[in-house]
Amino acid sequence: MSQPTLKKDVFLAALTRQWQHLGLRSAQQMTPHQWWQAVSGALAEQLAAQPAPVRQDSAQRHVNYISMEFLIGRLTANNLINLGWYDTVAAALEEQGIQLADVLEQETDPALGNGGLGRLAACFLDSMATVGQPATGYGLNYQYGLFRQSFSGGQQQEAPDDWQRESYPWFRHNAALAVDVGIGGELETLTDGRELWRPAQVLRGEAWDLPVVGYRNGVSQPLRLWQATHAQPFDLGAFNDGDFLLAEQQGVDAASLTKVLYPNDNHQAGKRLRLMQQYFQCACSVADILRKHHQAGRRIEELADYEVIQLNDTHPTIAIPEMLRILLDEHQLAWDDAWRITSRTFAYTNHTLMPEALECWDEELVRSLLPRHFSIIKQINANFRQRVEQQWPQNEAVWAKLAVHYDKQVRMANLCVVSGFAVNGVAQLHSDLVVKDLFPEYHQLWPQKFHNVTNGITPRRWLKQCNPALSALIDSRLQREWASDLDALQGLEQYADDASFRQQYRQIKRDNKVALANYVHGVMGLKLDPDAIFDVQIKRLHEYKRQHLNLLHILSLYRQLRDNPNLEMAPRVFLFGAKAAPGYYLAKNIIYAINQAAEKINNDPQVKDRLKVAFIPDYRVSVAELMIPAADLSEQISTAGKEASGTGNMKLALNGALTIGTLDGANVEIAEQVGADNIFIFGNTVEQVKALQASGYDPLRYRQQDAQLDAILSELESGALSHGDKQAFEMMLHSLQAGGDPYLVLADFADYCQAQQRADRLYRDTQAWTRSAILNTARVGMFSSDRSIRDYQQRIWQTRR
Ligand code: T68
Repeated sequence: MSQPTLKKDVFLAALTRQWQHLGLRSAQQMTPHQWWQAVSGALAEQLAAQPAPVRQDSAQRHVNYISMEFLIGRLTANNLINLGWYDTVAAALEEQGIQLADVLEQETDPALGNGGLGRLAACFLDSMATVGQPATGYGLNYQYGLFRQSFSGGQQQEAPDDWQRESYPWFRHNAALAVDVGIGGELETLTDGRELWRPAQVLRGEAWDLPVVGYRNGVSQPLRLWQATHAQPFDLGAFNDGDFLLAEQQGVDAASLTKVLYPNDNHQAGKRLRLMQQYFQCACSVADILRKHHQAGRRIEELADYEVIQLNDTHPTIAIPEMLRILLDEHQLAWDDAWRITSRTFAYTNHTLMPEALECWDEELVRSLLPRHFSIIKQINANFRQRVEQQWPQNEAVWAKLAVHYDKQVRMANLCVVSGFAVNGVAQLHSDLVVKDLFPEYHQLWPQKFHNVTNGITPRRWLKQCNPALSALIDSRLQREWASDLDALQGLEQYADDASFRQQYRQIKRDNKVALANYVHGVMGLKLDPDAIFDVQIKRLHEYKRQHLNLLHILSLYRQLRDNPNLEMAPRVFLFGAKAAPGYYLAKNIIYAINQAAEKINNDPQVKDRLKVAFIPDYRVSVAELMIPAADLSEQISTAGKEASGTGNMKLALNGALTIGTLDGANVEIAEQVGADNIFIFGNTVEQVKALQASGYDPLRYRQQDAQLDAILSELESGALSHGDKQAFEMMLHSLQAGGDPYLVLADFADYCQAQQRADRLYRDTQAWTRSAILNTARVGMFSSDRSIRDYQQRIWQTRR
């Protein structure tokens, strides 16, 4: 398959149609935002007009990747790069006096995800299209994506993200694919024992497709996002009765289903509307998968030979009983046949071990919304109980752990493991813990089900697009297509000791830092020194990710500088980007503490600009694209065993930031790849964390034994950083001390500070630092999501026919 073509005059003609459609008389009448709309609309049209690549009937199964989140980020630039059309379009616009880069800045990020899990789904779609894995992404078309964040007096404020206000040109609505979905209602048991479900309400799912474009290979496959509307424009019966206001009201309720993305990461809220979203998405997606299967003239018994359904965490688990329901009730299959087909089709990816994130649904909620599914789940549970009884006779303790339905709860992870053919974790350490700590008995039952697939990131967005200068430098030395073969970066190792290459590499990093500094100045009015260490922590705000450990270290430097104005250290800029879930008060308190410390430090003349702290508001994919190429130091400091993988760690290392991190998630594999000299590892290991907690960890001991730490905590308590308000950081300080410090912040503090000193020393040796940075870029090729996808293909999706 080859790169699709775009001729300049064809593009310009399509562009003309766009502004004519807007009712304008010339292109020059367009506002900057209309330019983006028009360019994207013209490109979407040209992409749709490309001939579909002829696909040999390969032995590959089609992958259906179901995820509640796809954090795709801006599409126009990405599609231009993958299509190979960037230069043609830039030249065409140049003739009109328009800079393509300015046009691309007009796009509002589609923020249809919270963080790593949603962004991973987006990287995987890009890689499946690129490596030629036939796939469809299935998700929801949220009217409001993740909230917009601002700060007021240092406190996080949330505002709705109406990202499609002026319509999104990359969407194609396919009315023929609409699906009707029943919900609620009653179960009636028929005389033959079968159960008949009479839903109370029917919702309509409309299919809104976004194109996912492979890298210069002519592939475009859909990300299909379901949007809820009422089943009919409105209830015709009620309309005729004159009660049309009520009828409209019902319509509004139905449409509210896909109104908003739940803003929690690594936490289950257990809300009814969330379960409705999950079921709605799964019912639409399963119906679509089966529709295509039947249309291709295939038999239902062959489903698993042609299709695999990959569940991105447990959020779409209800697809499993939905599949069984259709096979049993609509296809009238016997249980064993329906079970065989289903359990060969589904695979599950686990993204967390945190107990509060493992989904459990109240049985009453499940029964009231989905009575037939609840009945099917009970059947799965009863059958599985026999299997457990064989293995562990009369062992209630084991059953209490393994049951799918127990104690009036439905446990989604257990349902996935019991019903699917594969389970995988997202980094080697995490996958080992999935087996050892989360599912040891399941592993004993079915060792062959368990896999590791280490996460990855797409090098197209996370190097080629976000760091064009570094990409050009790499091109100049490798003369190989590294963007779809990231292991090729190994070829850069030989330049790590080349003075001129180092010089160019360093200059690019500095230019990227200047660009970020300009952005920060624009949005925050803060001036940053591009020669300072840019120390970056970007990820959701969560206690286990320990942004407050970073803060304690900042405050330690601040104290040292006040005590000794001649302290030898490289100037540092601490940059944060993070949203806290609106109901997560501790996380919001940590944001507040960092912002208050920032205000104090940034305005303290004693510091003489050697320290700056900037919490950049509204962190999102497009801001990540600016921050990552500008980072020197990458903060990956979660408590060991808590971060399943991390993917920001990979993006930062690829762009030449050195990691300061714990042996957690994929940090372990990054350390193996880059080598101990090119990373700053610190802190308690998983085993040490377990031992500390088992022996009755006492954070206060650490405070008593460390004068520096004690002084910092006292300063936070004193109100000196919060205009005299002694309660300002109460929640954070409580958690760190009387609250038991569940994430061992104090236990890791001293070692963290030492690692920071090592980083400082290395940075002051400019040549040695640059060498390490280059080696990071050269050695992290394995973290391409193309490799992850090939691992999924070989270990999980493997060809069946
Ligand atoms: C992240 N999980 C992991 N969850 O925390 C991270 N959760 O270590 C990993 O790298 C990444 O997944 C990809 O595997 C999340 O991002 C969520 O966002 C989430 C959303 C809803 C409910 C629960």
